[in-house]
Amino acid sequence: MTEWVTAYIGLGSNLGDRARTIREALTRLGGSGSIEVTRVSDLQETAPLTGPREQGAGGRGKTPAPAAQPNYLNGVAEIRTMLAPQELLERFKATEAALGRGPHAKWTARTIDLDLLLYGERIIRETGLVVPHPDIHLRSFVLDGLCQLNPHLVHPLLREPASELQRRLAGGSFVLDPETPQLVSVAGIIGVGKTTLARKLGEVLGAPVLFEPYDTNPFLPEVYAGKSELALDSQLYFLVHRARQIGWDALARGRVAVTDYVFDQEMIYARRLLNPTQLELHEKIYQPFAERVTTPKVVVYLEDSPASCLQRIHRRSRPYEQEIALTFLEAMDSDYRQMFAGWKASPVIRVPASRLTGYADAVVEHLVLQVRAYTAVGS
Ligand code: PH2
Ligand code: MG
Ligand code: MG
Repeated sequence: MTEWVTAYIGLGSNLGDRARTIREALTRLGGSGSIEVTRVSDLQETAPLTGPREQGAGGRGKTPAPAAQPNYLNGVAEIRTMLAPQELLERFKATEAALGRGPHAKWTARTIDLDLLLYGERIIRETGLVVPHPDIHLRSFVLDGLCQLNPHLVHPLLREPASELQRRLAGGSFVLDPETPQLVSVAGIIGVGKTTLARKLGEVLGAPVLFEPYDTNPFLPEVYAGKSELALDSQLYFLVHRARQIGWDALARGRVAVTDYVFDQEMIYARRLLNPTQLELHEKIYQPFAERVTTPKVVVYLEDSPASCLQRIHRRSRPYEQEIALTFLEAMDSDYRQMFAGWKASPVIRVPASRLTGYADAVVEHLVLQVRAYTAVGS
């Protein structure tokens, strides 16, 4: 006797009467006796996500180029089925064909697309059938639907609830592109432990780690010691150094590299450290540098209370950091929160620093599993 299994289908259409075709597809699937459509999410209008090569070679890769395809209507359906995954897939293909979908090709417009997202907790990797669907965690238009139906649903490979995967994307959708550098960036305020985590990630991922040049910046000790007239020089040093480290032409395509900073944090430091005249100049200089640097494929945002970070700063005793005040860290913390609240350039994995205490193998392994999923080097 075959068991009834709960499965989830990704629904998409961008040709013809989209809503009608999606409804018709579900009616056909449900009319067969071996599939029961139990719930359907709202359908949302989404801009077509296009293949990596169509997104332009821009280093930041933030906004896909306008595509020559109409918008999609996307949603998710929950079903119960007696069919085996392969049989279910055949049923999807037959339904797609019956509803006028042309020959299968990735990234092309279609009257209907039925994707098997999840089949119970099964993990399947056969040619033509990969479950969980390999893009679930990269697409808000899939996660929104899943979360509406069941936010606690756990991704069987990533072992994270759909709600957490959804939060990481901030409404965006991403396409893995093996032809570009696979930059992984660790972010967070001073003293949170970025360098240690970056080193660990580099080690486990077998990737080079590009460290923040805090100890080679000749102006920084003086700035920390109160010489604010050197603050712009110090910022310039960081801009130049970083553009060299993660400039679009500096990183190997298709390879992972790890940084213990995000370029965009320079804006935060500039606002906190420069006087108005310096800041005005900095804002003009910043942009051309920002355009040259690589956008991370994923950010690991390490979070901890400013007080705990201050303790860490005192413990590790980098000499000129010792004068840093709690109020400064609190201001930084607020700036970082604000920056990541609206961060749409890449998925953001938030990690409480307390979780990394002692760097337990299982914790590191889980985090590396997450990080890998957002890079094109595979899991
Ligand atoms: N599906 C694709 C490619 N691009 N873009 C949106 N917005 N929605 C989709 O369902 C979609 C896409 C391949 O199946
Ligand atoms: Mg699809
Ligand atoms: Mg499909």
